[in-house]
Amino acid sequence: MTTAVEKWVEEQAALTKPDKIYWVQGTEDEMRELTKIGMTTERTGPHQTFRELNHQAFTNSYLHRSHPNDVARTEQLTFVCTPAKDDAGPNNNWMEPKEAKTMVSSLFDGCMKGRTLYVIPYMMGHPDSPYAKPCIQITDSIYVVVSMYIMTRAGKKILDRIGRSDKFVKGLHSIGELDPSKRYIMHFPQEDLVMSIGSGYGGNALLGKKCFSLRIASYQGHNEGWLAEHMIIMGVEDKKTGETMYILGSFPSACGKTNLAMIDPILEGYNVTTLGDDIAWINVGPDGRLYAINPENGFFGVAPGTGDKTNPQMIKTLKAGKFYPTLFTNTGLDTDTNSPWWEGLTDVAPAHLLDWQGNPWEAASGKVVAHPNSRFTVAAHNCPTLSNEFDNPKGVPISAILFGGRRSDTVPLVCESFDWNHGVFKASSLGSETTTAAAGQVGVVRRDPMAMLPFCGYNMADYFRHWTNVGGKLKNPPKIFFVNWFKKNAQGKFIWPGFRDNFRVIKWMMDRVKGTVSARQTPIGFMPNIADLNLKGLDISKETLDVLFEVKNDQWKKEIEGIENFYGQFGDRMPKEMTKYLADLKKNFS
Ligand code: OXD
Ligand code: MN
Repeated sequence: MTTAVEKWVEEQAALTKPDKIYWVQGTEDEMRELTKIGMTTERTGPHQTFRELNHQAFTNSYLHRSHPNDVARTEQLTFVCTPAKDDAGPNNNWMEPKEAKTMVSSLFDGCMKGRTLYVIPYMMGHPDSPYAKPCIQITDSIYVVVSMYIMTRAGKKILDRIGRSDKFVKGLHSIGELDPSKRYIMHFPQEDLVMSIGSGYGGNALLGKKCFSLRIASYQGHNEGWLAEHMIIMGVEDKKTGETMYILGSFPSACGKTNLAMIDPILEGYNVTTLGDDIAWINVGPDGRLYAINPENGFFGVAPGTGDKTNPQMIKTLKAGKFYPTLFTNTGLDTDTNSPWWEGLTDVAPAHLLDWQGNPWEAASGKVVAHPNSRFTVAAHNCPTLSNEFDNPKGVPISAILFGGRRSDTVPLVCESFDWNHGVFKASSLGSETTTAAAGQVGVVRRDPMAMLPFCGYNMADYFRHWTNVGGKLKNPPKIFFVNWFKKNAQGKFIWPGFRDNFRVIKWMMDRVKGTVSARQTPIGFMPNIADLNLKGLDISKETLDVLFEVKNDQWKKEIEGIENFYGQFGDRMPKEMTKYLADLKKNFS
């Protein structure tokens, strides 16, 4: 008898009409074979799928160049399709599910003629975890197959585990014609279904990532009492006591999450271990504490700016090639060494480079070598700082959550919320300057609550209420902190050194969690007494510190206006606690 998986695959094949159907087994030999096919055959578009790189420099690595119009997530073409528009909320593009399906089905009709349909059974979360979820992705892109193999736990064993069950998340993907006018990333949260066509870019095409592990999973979490969040998970071990404190960190795309997850602490006596660099699934454990797992199995990170100074652990990770292949997408190529190159990998650019589109690069052109959103895809197990708890099915207990954004002004270096709900309010009103991870204007402040604006699969007003509900179930809620590494002076220069020095702020947060230091109460939350920050060895003036911690009336009045406008879209659906916090804040700055 046909299983539910086979039936679904048959239906998608009838629609997309591939020449062949291939079921991914998930073995290393198979991936070698697929990468080889990717090196010799041309895909739709101007380039081959893979170019083999120098394995002495970057073991088992390959370069992929995408279509030049397909380099970032396309939020304007991303939809949440719930029967009622209000359930998707003003934070999502919406289409009625039947209409959406009819529309994309016409694009999927026959789109795999002449191609192979790959079926990828995969699991988000460790297969032994009670929090993990089985999924099936269909795709016609070898690049996507190999990427999914790196980023998730994929293969035949997951198919065996699903067995005859119909409980699996379905993802139908085709690169289609790579035509932006025929590109749609459609989510059907009620059906655990994603249909994505017209893009091969990670955030649009690796359906286990943003599409499932954030958009669909946040919706599941709302129904089932857990949280799917855009967060890193890190452990900080105190070498003296041997104790590890686990911390979650939420930042919008391309704000340094991956660097923070692998930070080499500037202060002696601490060791940082990495559990996740992008997504955390967070459940209330039997002891009333929050426990987090990383549903992914790899890192899909921004290459430019990653170097021995900013993130030496990631450079080691990228060179390791011990587990799975490593992919570089839209970086430059050093033709003398056949190695990938991007701005920030080394201080001086190599003599002979091709840019991200494969054209010879001239320094005088003023053009970039690597696309600003060029990426690496690498297995987490290659990371030297990977935590021993990475595969722990129960996850790790969380003591602190930090939220950040990219703000030139207004927001101080660090601030702690008064309590859980105040933290939810502050996180719900966070603003950040936009980056190149999404197509569109860069550097404008947009409200990006919990860094989830592009990823929350339902109405964000309900999402804020869900956060307060989860808080209500906790016996020992984590402390919540807000950081801004990106403050600038009047000359437009960053005034906080960032990177390894960010650990000074983390150390203060840990002291607050342990209750060993007090703090100043201000209208926006608790702020550090400067004497409690360990600034040993840092050359920083009193004036700079004053600017880092200033809370300016005129700036906050503007900030409050921005929050009011954002909240306004949600009308009466906004939880009353949130609007009350906003009214109180306004009073304080009037
Ligand atoms: C990512 C993103 O790729 O946030 O992680 O865009
Ligand atoms: Mn992300």
